[in-house]
Amino acid sequence: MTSNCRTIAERLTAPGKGILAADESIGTMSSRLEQAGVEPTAENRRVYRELLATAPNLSDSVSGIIFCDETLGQTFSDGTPFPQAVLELGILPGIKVDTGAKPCPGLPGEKITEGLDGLPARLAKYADMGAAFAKWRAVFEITESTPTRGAIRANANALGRYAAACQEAGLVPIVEPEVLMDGRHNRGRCRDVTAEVHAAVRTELELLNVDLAGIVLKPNMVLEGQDYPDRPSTPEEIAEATVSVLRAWPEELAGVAFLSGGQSPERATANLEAMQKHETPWPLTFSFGRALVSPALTAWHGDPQCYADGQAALVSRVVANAAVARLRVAS
Ligand code: 5MM
Repeated sequence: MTSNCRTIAERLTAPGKGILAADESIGTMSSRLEQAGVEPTAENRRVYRELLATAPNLSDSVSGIIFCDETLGQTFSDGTPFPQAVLELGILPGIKVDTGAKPCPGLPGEKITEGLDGLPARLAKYADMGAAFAKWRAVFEITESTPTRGAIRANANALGRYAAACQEAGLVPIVEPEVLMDGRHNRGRCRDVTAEVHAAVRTELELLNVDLAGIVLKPNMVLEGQDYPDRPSTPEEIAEATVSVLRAWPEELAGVAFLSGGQSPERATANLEAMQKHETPWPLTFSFGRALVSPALTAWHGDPQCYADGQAALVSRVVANAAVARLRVAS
């Protein structure tokens, strides 16, 4: 199982390729469709995901697509189930297996990501359906008093248990500890919190015997909060701060694929480009959601006549990010 995970993790972070996060839960996807003027039906969610997956030459820049449970069980318009259809396009299908970040008992205002109950059985089912990898996201909000040690430890433990279960099922776990951009904090505070969260996650992965060569880390970039009142960080400052935090990860880690976290598509790409100037033992690439799909959703907005425009908007973002991911300097 573990050697299979290593091979898949290497494919996911292959030079010049990244991951498309199209795993919005039904609620999130529905509200994004509504904002774009599209009726939030299961069929429209399916059409939109098929539009993304069949964008021309997507597999040149995208190694894997993360779906949610609903999409994994749907079919392309020709009747082929999503996992098989995507595999035939040369892209690995992945599945979001957490069931969301919920209020954490004992820690008012903080969240714990749920989904561990029954997870091995669900992973076996997803593997049977054709999924090659999985994703679990923990969220941490920076305020004057959060994240607390309790929330960090609880979420890190859940990420470790999820990752161990994935590897036992032969699925590569994408491990996503996200320090949110919400707030007025500066870059230094984001760096300190991100470093503390990563340290806790590393501890749990180690205690649960997770093979780091068979996981992909999906972290936030280290930058100021979106309501920070001063000058925004430059790409070089963000890259320096982010890579300095990542250096605590061992060389055997298969790769790092960043989330975009609400940054504009252009800013996320510029920051990823600046990262590549740093020598690292692991590839640095993208696993963006909004920074890839927002322009596509806007361009399509449910109009069948704009289907190709939506695909072109996605391709433009994935090509730009794949081009910068290819600039990597390996150490
Ligand atoms: C695509 O959105 C993912 C699922 O979100 P919900 O479960 O809240 O609907 C999300 O986990 C996403 O994969 C990551 O946040 C990365 O996306 P961004 O937009 O931050 O790159």
